Amino acid sequence: MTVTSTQARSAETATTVLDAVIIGAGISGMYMLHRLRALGLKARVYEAGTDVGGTWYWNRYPGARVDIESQEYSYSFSEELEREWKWSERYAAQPEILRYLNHVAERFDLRRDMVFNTRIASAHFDEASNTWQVATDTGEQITARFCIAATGCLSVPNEPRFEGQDRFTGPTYHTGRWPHEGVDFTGKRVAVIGTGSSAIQSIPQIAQQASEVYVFQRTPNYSVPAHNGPINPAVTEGWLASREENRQLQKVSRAGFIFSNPGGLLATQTGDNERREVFESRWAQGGFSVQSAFADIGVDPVANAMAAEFAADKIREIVKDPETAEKLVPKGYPFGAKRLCVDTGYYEVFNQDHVHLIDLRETPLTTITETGVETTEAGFEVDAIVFAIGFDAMTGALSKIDITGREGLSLTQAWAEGPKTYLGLMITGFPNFFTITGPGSPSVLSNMIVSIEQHVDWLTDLIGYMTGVGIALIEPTLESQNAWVDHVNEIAGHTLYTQANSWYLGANIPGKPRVFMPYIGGVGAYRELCTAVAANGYMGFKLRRA
Ligand code: N01
Repeated sequence: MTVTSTQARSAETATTVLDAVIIGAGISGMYMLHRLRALGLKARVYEAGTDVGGTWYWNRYPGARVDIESQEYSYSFSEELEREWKWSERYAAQPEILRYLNHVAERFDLRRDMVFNTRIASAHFDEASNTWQVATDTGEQITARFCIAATGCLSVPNEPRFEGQDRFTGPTYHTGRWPHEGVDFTGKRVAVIGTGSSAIQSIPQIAQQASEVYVFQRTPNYSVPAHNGPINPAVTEGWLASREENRQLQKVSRAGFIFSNPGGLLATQTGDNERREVFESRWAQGGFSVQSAFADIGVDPVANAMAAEFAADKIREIVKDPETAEKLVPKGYPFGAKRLCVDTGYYEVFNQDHVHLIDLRETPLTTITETGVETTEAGFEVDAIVFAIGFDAMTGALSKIDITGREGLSLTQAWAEGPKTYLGLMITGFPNFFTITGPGSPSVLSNMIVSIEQHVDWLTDLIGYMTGVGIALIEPTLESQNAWVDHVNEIAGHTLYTQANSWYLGANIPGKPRVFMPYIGGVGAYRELCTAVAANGYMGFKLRRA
């Protein structure tokens, strides 16, 4: 079947015919649509939510905000867009980011090719027609030459699996699926289960309203202060004045934002006083800059222990009650090996009398009852429970769709031992199926928006090339995929990241294979690799003419 660039919806089959189906209307789906339209392709986005925004649509919990500075966490593809949008805070909060994404959707008239309230249920590659046969949960059938998963890395909430949870008679919330109308906790007793980024951002906000807050912590996380505040207009002007240069710096940087490049110093070769000064100045600067204070923090256990000790001292300094402080100090895994959190008043909140920390390592959670949460030691009566227990990261969204490639190979089978991709972009056996910021790419170890733009631009070039020279199909060879998977694992193995039970490794989901999913080689190096692959005739891929 030849797919034309004009939309045809055949009355006989009621099949929607597209060039490309894009799954998800988050930051990646929005930009992908924009680029494919410019190529003259008929593309359409399908989205389960009622509107655009992806992660910023779903994660509306109190305190949700980006932890990369706002200007850096914005699209770069349109200079006009960048100049006309003014961020109000150093780290924008969720409502402002969602307003921005709505603005982008309107400005580029994206919604006219978006279908909301609709999930993609299945996507099967049809070898006879070289097309993807896609079905929605509303019964729509779509045939498309390209299928693009813009499904996000942290979009499927980790399901609560607590004994007795259904008995609880009060309301429960998951930070990743927060009610749109908000929640008023005024005067309520609230349990928060989990102490990852979502909890660390929301607990100080919840504590402003609640009468009692019980924080159930299984593993303490390292958190650094955001030092958030209104953006100084001079900072915005400075950013815009050097816009080209700044955007270029992001592209070649380690993690897609300017401060992510480690300084030249090694912690282990720096004197005690100077090392302390460097850490202090990074702490004062705020955000992720602490993690990149020294080049050896992520790879050398001795250097890492120095960063860990500095962070622990800070916790002991901030939290007045020594026992609580000690419980909050992470132990047993390297600094930064679980994703570093960036907070506003997290440790300070434990100095308030109505905020209580329950250490589940000492007293495990046994059950949820009609009226609260019980541990091996005590019962806590609460009016509401907040599950801040994270996501089925990186593979969760794809595993929820029935995807089959050539010869009926299902993605579940192909990824039974963990995700395998070439460059995080494609999977052997799944021609013309693309994963934006998929496993095996820098994705969650980077400023997502920079990595998204890089993938979308690369894919747009590829699709433009295929269309231009009459290539029907592309997929990676098994050898190139295997080599990439080995490379991803090998360099992760040189770091301390694999030494923590993190969601990077799938450790938070029972039964998930333990594989380090993102590519840790750095945004700049990865971009160079992808560019070289394209420049060398899409090296490592098989391309087939129609
Ligand atoms: O989820 P998490 P998150 N019993 O997986 C605990 C991004 N993000 O939503 O560590 C008790 O980090 C679990 O404990 P443990 C960011 O990339 C960004 O907070 O498994 N506890 C952990 O404490 C982030 O990393 C921002 O022992 C249980 C917590 O729940 C990612 O999203 C803001 C449990 C889950 O922490 C995920 O963050 C928010 C159980 N059965 C999120 N199961 C920004 O700032 C789980 N836990 C941009």
